[in-house]
Amino acid sequence: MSYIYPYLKANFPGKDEVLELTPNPASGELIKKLEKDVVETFLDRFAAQQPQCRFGLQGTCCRMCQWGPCTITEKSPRGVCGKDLNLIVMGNLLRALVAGLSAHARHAHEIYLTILAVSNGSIDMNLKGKGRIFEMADRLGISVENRAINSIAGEIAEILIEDLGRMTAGNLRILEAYAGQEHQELWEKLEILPRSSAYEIMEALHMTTLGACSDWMALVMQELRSALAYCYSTLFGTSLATEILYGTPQPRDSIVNYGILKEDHVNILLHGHSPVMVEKILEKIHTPEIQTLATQLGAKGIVLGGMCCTGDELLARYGIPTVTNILGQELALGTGAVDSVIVDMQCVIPGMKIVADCFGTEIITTCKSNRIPGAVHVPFDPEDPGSLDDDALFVARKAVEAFGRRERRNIHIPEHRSEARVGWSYEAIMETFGGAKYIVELLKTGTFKGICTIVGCNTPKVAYESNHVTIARELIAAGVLLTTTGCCSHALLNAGLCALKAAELAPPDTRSIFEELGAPPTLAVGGCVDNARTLRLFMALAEAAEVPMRDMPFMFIGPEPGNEKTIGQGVSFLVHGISTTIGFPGNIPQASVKPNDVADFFGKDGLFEKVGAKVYTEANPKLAAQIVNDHLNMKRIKLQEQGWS
Ligand code: MSK
Repeated sequence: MSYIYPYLKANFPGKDEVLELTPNPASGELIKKLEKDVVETFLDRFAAQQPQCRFGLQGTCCRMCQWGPCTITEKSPRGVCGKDLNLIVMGNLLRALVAGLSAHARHAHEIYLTILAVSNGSIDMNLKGKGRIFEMADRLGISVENRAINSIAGEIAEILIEDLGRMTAGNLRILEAYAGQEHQELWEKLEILPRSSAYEIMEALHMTTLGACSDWMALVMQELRSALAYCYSTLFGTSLATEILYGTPQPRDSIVNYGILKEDHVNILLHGHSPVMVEKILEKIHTPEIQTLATQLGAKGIVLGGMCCTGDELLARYGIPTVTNILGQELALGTGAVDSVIVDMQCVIPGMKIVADCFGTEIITTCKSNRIPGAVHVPFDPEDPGSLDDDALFVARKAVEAFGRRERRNIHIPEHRSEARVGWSYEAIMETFGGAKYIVELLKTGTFKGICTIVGCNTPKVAYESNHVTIARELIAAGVLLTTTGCCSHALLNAGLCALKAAELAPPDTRSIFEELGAPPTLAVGGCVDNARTLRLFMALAEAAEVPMRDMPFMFIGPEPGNEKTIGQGVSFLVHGISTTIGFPGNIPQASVKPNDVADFFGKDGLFEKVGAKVYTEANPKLAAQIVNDHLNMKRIKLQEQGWS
């Protein structure tokens, strides 16, 4: 059964359709199990919400003052204050982007403060990313002569913190250090160079309050400006700074999917986005004290499994197996085999605790802004990290002790497991693929038809993970190299598309390159913030090809947009000239609604004229893959006309 939304040109799937289309058989098994156990999941709540609000779905409802809510209809084309459709839609999009920016900024803040704490000695740890420290120091113009490594790292962190919060005139130092000259000049001309994350969030919220800005195009420009703050202050900054703390991932093999859980082991899931506290907890879990505790309780060992972006980070860095993504978190607990979930920040849905309570799973929260009633709360504060060791040991103990209380009558662990070669940092890709010049050669010869990044969340508006996996399979079959992060990466990992064996799906010449180099066709590069790694790859390839990025056969694909954070990901690539295909219309009226300047601006020539990229929207995954292939072919034909062969 589908829920039909003709005005969106899309149908939303009911539970039976999800069961039919979801590509991971383990998900299907668990959806059925939870239904049999009469445990509510996102699918039941999604059904209960049908039909969803037409105005909310199209972004045509304004709730920014107490005069409303106002909705746009033929009868009432303006809100009470006089706002028209363009102002309302664009204001909603801008607020969503900066809400996502604030989430990434909070994550960034924790990472940067942790480096400061290591630098000033209040956290005792060795910084593992020495190469990254020297690279960043060089790009940021920091002197390294006769200085201790911790002191250099501290100065880098101070600059990153300043970039997060600068309130007086000045540009983002991290942007100046990592963005290409061509782009910096363009953004200066467009007057979209950001001041800092906090400043752009303030400005965006200010511009969208009652009576502040009546020019929707000014809101568009603030969207682009905020996306640059998002991209550099919180993606590049966080990804690079996390490498300062814990090192740069290298390729390694792992096993993923629900089948990594073991009934006779303590099963602990690690969930969220910021790896700081969890790194310490991992240290403790590996101590003899905690391992002995597990055996004393009758467990044969401890299994660790990752979820969402914390899972992605730990998979990339250590090969710790991942289980699932945001919409799988309830399903994972539905196995009845999970003793505890340690969560840090973001994408931890309230529904998870409902399932946890049904199966006796302990939830432990470690971020003071992510509270869950009934959970054990042990917050990490990088400005007061004195108890970090004790707290981490306490959490490790609690997580293991839950094994002793687990309700064991109703366990079902789907057997499905998939191989994966992971750890694709920017450096690892360059090394494995023989450097930028060689990758450009592979693009020129057509061995790779293009490179796309396929990323982002899940949404219940799409049959769970089916868009991710269908689009990825189609593109691999067309000879496209993929990178992936976030919840999409879990879908592709579990579908086996990050395994070396997946090269078999590629055309013969592309397949033999993957086999020769020991790389899968889908490179899992990390969590959401590590989209910076793909962007860095795109920059390096465009530079090696001596072709503007906007002309390269690249694309950003977000097949199942969900979180507000996902908007900034797409716009980050757009401002760099990388067009975007999204798998579901995100709170913006279809272009067929007239007049609809915002949809036309992003989907036709307006944005393209400014930055060389546009947004395509297609809910059907096969058609979306066709759009991507056509886009890449069009870029290739143009390059060939200019002498590429
Ligand atoms: S976890 S932001 S649902 S990718 Fe990063 Fe997944 Fe999206 Fe959260």
